[in-house]
Amino acid sequence: TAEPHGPQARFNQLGFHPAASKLAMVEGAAGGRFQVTAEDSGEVVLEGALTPPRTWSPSGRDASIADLGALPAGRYRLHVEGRQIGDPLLVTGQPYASLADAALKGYYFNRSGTALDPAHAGRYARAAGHPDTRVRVHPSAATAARPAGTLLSAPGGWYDAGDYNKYVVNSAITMYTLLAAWEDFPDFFRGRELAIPESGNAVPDLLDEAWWNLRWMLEMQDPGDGGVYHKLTNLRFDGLVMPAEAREPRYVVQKSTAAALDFAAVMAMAARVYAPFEAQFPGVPARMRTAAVRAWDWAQAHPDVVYRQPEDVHTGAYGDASLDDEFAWAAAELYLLDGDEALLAEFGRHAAAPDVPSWARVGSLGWSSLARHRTRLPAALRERVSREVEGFATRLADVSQASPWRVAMQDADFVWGSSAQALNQALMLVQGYRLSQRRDLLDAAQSQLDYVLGRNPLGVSFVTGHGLRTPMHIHHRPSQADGVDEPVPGLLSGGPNPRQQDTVDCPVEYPSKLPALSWIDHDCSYASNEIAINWNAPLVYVAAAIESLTPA
Ligand code: 9MR
Repeated sequence: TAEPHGPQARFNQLGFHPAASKLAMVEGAAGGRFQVTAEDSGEVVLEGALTPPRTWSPSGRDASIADLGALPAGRYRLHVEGRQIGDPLLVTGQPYASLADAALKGYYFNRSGTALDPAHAGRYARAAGHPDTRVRVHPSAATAARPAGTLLSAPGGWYDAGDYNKYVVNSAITMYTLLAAWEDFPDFFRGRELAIPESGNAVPDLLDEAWWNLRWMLEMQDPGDGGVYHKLTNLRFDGLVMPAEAREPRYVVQKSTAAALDFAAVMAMAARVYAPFEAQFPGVPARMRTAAVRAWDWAQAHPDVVYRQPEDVHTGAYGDASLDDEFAWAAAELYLLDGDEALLAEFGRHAAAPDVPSWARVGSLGWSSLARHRTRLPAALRERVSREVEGFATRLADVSQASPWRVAMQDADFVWGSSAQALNQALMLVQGYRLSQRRDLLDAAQSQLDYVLGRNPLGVSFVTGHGLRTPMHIHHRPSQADGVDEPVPGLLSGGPNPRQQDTVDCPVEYPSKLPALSWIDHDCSYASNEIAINWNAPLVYVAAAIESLTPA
């Protein structure tokens, strides 16, 4: 297909470590050679051959690869067919450290039930909303001890996404990913200062921020029976207003097995992670441990309570009918808490092979926690966990290697939240790298991050405020209603999604139905341009991973 504007170059807009693998993609070139010049002197510093053009199915277009791996620190320009194309290219130390900070700070900006003050939020300061101290028990959640209409208090936590509701299932994978980032890269996070209210205390900012949501999650457990409410929500989504202007009644809705198991997994993991911080969080690890066990017990007694959206509730469902992966994840985390081998048998009974994690598919969270703590496993299982996790990472790397864009993303990966799909693939590649130290797995993870930060056919870095062309009109109520032109920074746009489930509400036409092109930078496009806590988490993880693991 003819390119109207001649060759285009796409690469990571935040740049590369000197020692990293560095790939640029060129669309619309007939192969041939490329040159790289130093930006200041204009001298050619690198020359090479473009790979022969090949069609990438998700974009339906041809692309060639320019391998820029040899470039040392500096600023460069790329030339193809005698013309300078694309943005300036940056090779520098720590290209993703401030990205990791901003992605984590994004959670502070989404805090529910608190004012954001100018000292920490700058021009995004706002008044408090959604106190959630008088939340009603919805009829779907009624028990004898807590009949419908009972008032309870479950303040704090993070807004899920562009909407103002709070969902246990989606919080769970988010907590896993952030706490895994801490467990895997403590040296990176120990030194980071995010300018959140807790900065400067004796706790790393990551764990302070995570506690904001964990504290809320603890209140989502019914103290009477140990069951966990699926969500805390309005009946309908709030209007496009700031939190303080949103005053619809709030409800806890139906207990579900998925919520109980996800909660059990998160609290077991958090009990482990916060144990060394007992002095700063007195009694908290023990409380988390008890909460985890009680939720697990509830799920044993109620193994198949699938969430069914009540007729009068119209907010996100996060409904999931297949629960083996939730059982497997919870069993893995509880084993790591207790060392009870019966839980390993439960893991074995429920676990399928690793796959790309998502809110509905959490089995790999169990696999990767076991891999991280494999010295605590019996030898045979230790060997199997390593083999499965490295094997899955290898399969992703093989797909990436065979892809014209050198990414593991294929047509079917362009789901609602495809940017996070790319990053969760990277997260699994990093798990494989941690087990094997195989450089090809780290390079493939880098390549996934490159995709999100601009090496994609849209030429967009999908993180607000981080890159040369970034989303300006995300579906995010505070960003839409605050009167500030720039959206809240550090938030990951969901990304291309060819199913376009928002066309009924969004009058703007998508430019294409092709998987990798089906994205609009418009605030009505919740199916392609919303943000969400579960999507930002692998951005935090992968940015920290590449910073930490790339050789100096
Ligand atoms: O991320 C969720 C996606 O996998 C689902 O297909 C979609 C429709 O159910 O919902 C997405 O999650 C949204 C949630 O339901 C409500 N808050 C915003 C979330 C991101 O769009």
